[in-house]
Amino acid sequence: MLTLHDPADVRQIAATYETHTPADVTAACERAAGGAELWGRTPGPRRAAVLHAAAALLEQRADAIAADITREEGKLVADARAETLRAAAVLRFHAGEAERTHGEAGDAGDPGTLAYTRRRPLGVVALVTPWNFPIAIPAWKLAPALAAGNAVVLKPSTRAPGGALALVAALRDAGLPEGVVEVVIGGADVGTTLADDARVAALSFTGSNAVGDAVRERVQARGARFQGELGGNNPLVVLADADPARAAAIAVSGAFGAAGQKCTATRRVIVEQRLYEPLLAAMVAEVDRLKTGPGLDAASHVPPLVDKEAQSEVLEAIEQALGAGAEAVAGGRAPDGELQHGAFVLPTVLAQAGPGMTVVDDEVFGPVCAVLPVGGVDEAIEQANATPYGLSASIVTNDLRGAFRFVERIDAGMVHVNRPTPGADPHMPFGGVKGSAGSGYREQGRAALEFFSQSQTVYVQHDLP
Ligand code: UN1
Repeated sequence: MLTLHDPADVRQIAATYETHTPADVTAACERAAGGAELWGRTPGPRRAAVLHAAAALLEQRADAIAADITREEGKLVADARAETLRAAAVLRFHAGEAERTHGEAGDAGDPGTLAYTRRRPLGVVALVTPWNFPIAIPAWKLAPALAAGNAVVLKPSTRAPGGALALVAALRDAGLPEGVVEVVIGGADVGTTLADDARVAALSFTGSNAVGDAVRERVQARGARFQGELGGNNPLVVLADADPARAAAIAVSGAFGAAGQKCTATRRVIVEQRLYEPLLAAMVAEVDRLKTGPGLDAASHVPPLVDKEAQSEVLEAIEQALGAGAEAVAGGRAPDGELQHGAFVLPTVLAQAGPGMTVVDDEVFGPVCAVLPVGGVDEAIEQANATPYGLSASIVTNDLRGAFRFVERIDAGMVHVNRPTPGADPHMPFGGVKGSAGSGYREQGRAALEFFSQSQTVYVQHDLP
């Protein structure tokens, strides 16, 4: 039995769940193998109808699902609602893809012969999803997996499985046949049993580099496909021509939205020296307006972290930076008073930050933003690229030459100009480079189908020469 506490007040129990054993995982894979036979033969347009119907159910149920997500994971209820609608939009996009099962067709080299391509499902695929987007990330893996005709065994994070269960309930209520989606809840033994099951042809993972690397090794060792969306340490570069107030608003929303618990959150602000002081002042003014509080309180801007363990890790990283010479110009600690019972950390801006600090070199998953001065655009790009990661990156400037120099040279799978580092449209590809990429496969957009299907080329001799 899994018992989850409300991150806004850990004295309260938010939810309890039955957990699964390795034997349950094996049984789930067995049922999914049966589901894959049936769903793989179901025509794309019929698969699409189920995805559309599930999207409509999520839209109807958005308020209730959002409240449950907030109680369990902590995020602002408005964000939880937007995330639920985003999951619906993702289902609709991939429903469209299932309606367009187009390939290529043309003359083969031999006379009287037609050649065409089609995409075939892989069979059973496994999805391992994190807690920070508890419904959107399961949706953006499930939707293309199902659109392509696979059966799925989904393992949501034990820190917040509720969103994934709500998504699967909507799919089942929309008419998804038995065995096409199985959910398993559990820890490492459940994960390794799933990764090792010979029926699992592919595994898509979003989460930390440490776990992702271990899962990739197991899955690839037996020749199955692996897709990974791993960590990030996303830079926002601010050039000297930028308006400090506008740049600060972009930085603060990117760094502290969802309390910084997005793999795409802004972790480092790299600013041209001339704008360093004005930008810091503008960021502090912007942070002053943010209210830290429970996600269910409509007045809150910065919700708690997912649990007390996450809070301790983030506070430890802040202490390490302060010990190494950083200065907290905003936040730097947990709040006092009633909020002490929750997993809160005040939005923290660290000046005088530099290499050797965990917040600069690695991924610290919380509301902490390091600000680093640089001499110019080339030094900014060098600093921005100086981590093992390469997920998202952004630049704030109206200088076209500087902006394009950045786009050309930044090691990032997603680049924003005059926008915060987070955010991803369902119809565009999502993924990183370097240590952020678990594989070359992209998620979202049309690209998502490549991971979940394989191309078959068919030659038909229909006439004798
Ligand atoms: C976003 O930027 O809105 O785990 C999505 C994560 C990412 C999703 C970010 N895979 O935070």
